[in-house]
Amino acid sequence: TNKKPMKIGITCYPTYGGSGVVATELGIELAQRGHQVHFISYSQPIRLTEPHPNIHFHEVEVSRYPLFEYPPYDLALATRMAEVAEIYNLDLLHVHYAIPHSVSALLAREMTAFGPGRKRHLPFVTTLHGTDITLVGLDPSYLPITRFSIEKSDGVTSISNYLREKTLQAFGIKNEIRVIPNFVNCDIYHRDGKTQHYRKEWAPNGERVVVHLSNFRPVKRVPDVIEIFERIQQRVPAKLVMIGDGPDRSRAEWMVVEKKLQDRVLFLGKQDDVHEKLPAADLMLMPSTLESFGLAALEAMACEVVPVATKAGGVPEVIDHGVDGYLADVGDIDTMAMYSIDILSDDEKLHEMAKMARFKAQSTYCASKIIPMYEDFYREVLERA
Ligand code: GMT
Repeated sequence: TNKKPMKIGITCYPTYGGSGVVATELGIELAQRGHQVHFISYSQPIRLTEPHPNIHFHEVEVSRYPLFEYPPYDLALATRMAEVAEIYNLDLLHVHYAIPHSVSALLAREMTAFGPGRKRHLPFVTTLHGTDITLVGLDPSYLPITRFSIEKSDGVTSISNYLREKTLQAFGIKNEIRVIPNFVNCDIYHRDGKTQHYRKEWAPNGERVVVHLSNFRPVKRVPDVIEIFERIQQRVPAKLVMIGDGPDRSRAEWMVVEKKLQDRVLFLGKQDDVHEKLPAADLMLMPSTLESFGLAALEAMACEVVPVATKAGGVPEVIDHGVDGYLADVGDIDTMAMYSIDILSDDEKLHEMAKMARFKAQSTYCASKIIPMYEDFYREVLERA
């Protein structure tokens, strides 16, 4: 097969959230493998911190005329996509999250195909991440256009088998959906002595460290995290480190005050260097109502942090119950507390499971295994187009 480097345009939500993280890390990995990567979005993706000669960022400016009650971002994005594709001679676009990115890509493809003097076809790949299908896509006002843009995509991938099934079921889509799971760079996400000063800072008396990492949306069930932790610290000396921010943060902070746990719980807010902080924890709580994948748990596992999560959506594809983490029903805080107490009070078992978690991340979800799947998929799409 033809292995020449490709020129790829990537669009994602640049803010905090799994889909943006995956898109950014994918771009970085592709750039390191010699491809030219062009991010096209309204701001620089948050995990894009280091400059790289193969990575370019194109900001989408949305004009705000008084007439526009709703500034048309989708159109500005489509225009920028088409421009960047033409100027930099892109081979394809890869959009993360169907709404509205897939629709903009569809417009950009049409524009570049039919513009004056242009015949070149600009295929696009859509990657489904979860809430674009399970929540937003099912909103009656968005469903038809989401389905349309998925069907018109030149290639569709989803980040778990669960999400693939869900999409086929909910949308009745006929196209092939290729499962390319999320990944973690195991060289960056790993436990070494260097980041253990965080542990000393958070747990100066040798307490166990429990971590939660999310965007604090209702789907993450942040109050459950506090409830579970309350039970844990009654049995095991422990600290809880809350990373991230979002709508339910203040509710969680109030719960901590009511339960008089202020000395045991730290709210760090949004953090850039998650890979340096995760390894300083022993256990991660992820009691979400739904996760199509649960990237935070995978990042924790790579850092030898044992996840205690809900058996929701795609999570059982990532965590093997009793082997490299624990799974319980949504809302079953007593069971999640029990598993946590069990593992935190048994040094040997904790160590063994932490190693298994790392092993799973490395053997199944390491970037070096997953990125070639995207490269192969792009080439297939290009050959078909
Ligand atoms: O879960 C969120 O609120 C963020 C959301 C997103 O689209 O950014 O996350 C989804 O995509 C992640 C990356 O592929 C997955 O790891 C999450 O499980 C998925 N969230 C849901 O399905 C609720």
